[in-house]
Amino acid sequence: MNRALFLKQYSPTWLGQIIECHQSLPSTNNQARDLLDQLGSAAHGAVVMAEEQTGGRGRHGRPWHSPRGLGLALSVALWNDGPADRAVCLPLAGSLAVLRALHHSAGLRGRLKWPNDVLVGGKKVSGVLVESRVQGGRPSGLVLGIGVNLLHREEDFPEDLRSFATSVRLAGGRPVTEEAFAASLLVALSPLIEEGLMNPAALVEMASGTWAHEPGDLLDVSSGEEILRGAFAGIAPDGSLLLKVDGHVQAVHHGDVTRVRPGSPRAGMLAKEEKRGS
Ligand code: BT5
Repeated sequence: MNRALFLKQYSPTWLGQIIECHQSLPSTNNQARDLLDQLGSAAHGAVVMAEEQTGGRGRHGRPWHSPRGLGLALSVALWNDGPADRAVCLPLAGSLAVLRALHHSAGLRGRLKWPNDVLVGGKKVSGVLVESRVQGGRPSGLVLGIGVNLLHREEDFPEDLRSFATSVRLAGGRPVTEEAFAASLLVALSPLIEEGLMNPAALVEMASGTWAHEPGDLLDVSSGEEILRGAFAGIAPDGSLLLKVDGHVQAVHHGDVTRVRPGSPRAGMLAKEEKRGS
């Protein structure tokens, strides 16, 4: 990541008052959290990027694969001394910003997979991880981490990811540098965070029509040991997944969609539509 090149394409606002570009870090989320530890509220809007992460992680400690020079690993530090539930909008702000940046900088149309994945052609191109920082028992900061695969060829992914991971290059997007993608991402992210912190439901509204799931699709949602099966019935204003199980709609707040069976003929069309981009 060339800092000067990046700054030619991005004019910092509140987002990016501090910008750190590292060659290698264990995790950009750790570095953003350290900035909150050191600087407190002055770290609000700090952006940390790395060419490589040696211990990149997803939710529940799962690994995030970030080899050098192939993708974007970016974290934003946010000061938050308000209610902890302000964090609920952030994963969606992150994934919506990725959708916009994919479209703007690479000409790709992505879809959101609940809760926080971005898919292109039905495969995962990006993941979002939001972590809260708690000090003295009180929430005092949030870190929004975003990983995006840009230049990976199939052989660049570990074997176990190849069947469901993709990159901008593999999906046939316009070639895009890390710097250009990061700039496009931050331009999209800034208003989404501002809007989302005030009115999370507005982001859910903006995201409607971008979900990979169609009403009626049959989903398996795993949460710990439990698997819940039901038909996709939408996303609630608080961002939770609505699932129709035995005739009743339930809100699911945490979990992973592990299996999707199309409930409508249109669902089969989505993968083709995404691949074409727009
Ligand atoms: C995520 O978790 O998808 C969140 C990923 C967030 C990564 C960013 S990079 C910047 C910041 N710093 C960090 O340390 N993290 C954040 P989750 O939904 O739990 O998905 C994790 C799963 O995605 C793994 O178990 C793999 O199956 C898969 N995976 C790992 N690396 C991948 C990659 N590069 N592309 C696609 N899938 C991947």
